[in-house]
Amino acid sequence: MSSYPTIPLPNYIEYPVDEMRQRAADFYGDVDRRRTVREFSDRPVPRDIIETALKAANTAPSGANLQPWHFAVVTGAATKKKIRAAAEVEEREFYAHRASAEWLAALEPLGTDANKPFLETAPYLIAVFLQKYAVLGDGRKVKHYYPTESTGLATGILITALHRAGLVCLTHTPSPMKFLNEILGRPKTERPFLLLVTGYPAADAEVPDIHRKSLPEFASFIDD
Ligand code: IYR
Repeated sequence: MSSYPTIPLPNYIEYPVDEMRQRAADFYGDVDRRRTVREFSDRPVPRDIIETALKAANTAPSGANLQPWHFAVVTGAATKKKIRAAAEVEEREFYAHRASAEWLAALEPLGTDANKPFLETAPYLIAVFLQKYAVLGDGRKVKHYYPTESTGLATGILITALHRAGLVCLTHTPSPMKFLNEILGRPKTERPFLLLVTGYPAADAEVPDIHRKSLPEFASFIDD
């Protein structure tokens, strides 16, 4: 069993505490402006910005550093159309039959329905896939560890990177999403994790007036 050679921690920066505090506050202020958007403009976004955000996502920590994710980036009208049609089939089932009354009640304030025009309007659909194991060239399988947690972390960084660049996102999870493997030619060994819709917001985009929990509602400190 070989191990990686080690190197000194590269590029670590320690800030004076006041600067640390300011940086933490600036970051919070920036991410606190992020809102999930469901109405997109069709304005194009340069591909290199998406590529850089994907590289940021790929810095996420992952189980045994096996980076168990794949991002399939869709820009073509024909593929978007297929994804929209397949997603709306599942969504119609979901809203008419599959969702419990409790789930529909929870969604009611968001005003969502089975119609998903943004899947054709937005310039980019990023299908995130989770790999439970890697398949080597000779067909051998290498098990991945914590693939769900790892892919969630990478997706969180992706959303944050796109927000920081000035784009908006929708985390969309038509369920089931197996159609994404077929349409995007991804192997059966990959599980579709979510579909991230991204671009500029529509000029008249509106969002529900939701609120975030306060710190004591979502965090606790144990000091002894
Ligand atoms: N996938 C459906 C339903 C839906 C589910 C959740 I959880 C949401 O936060 C929002 C919607 C849809 O996209 O309409």
